[in-house]
Amino acid sequence: MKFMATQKPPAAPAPQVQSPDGDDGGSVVLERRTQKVKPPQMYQVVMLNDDYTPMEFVVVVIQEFFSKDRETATQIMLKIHLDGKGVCGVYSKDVAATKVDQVLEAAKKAGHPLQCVSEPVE
Ligand code: TYC
Repeated sequence: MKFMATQKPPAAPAPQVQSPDGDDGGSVVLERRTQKVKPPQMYQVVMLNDDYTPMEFVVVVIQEFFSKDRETATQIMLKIHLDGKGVCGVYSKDVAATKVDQVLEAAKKAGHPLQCVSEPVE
């Protein structure tokens, strides 16, 4: 046997907007709240200098994985070469970790000791 609904379900009560101070809605109260959402922690991918990885390889890696043009990549590589390390880019945590993996994988495949790490900004 089949059953059919003969009555409509009871209507949901009309939403009531009531302010805590009993205001009848004729005025608008804006409360100042401390901000709850912070921007996500960002991570910089830092490449380290070594004595063996060819400059050209580093430039190509920076171009390829950090989307830099050749001139910018060359400047970053030279900074790393002179200072011992340099920032190649700043990303969310997951993206930064992926960039590190990509660089280490490419370096390993090419037989170079190039190292890079990600670290929280500030
Ligand atoms: N110091 C290396 C050389 O003289 C070049 C180099 C630059 C290596 C940057 C690593 O992250 C690096 N061949």
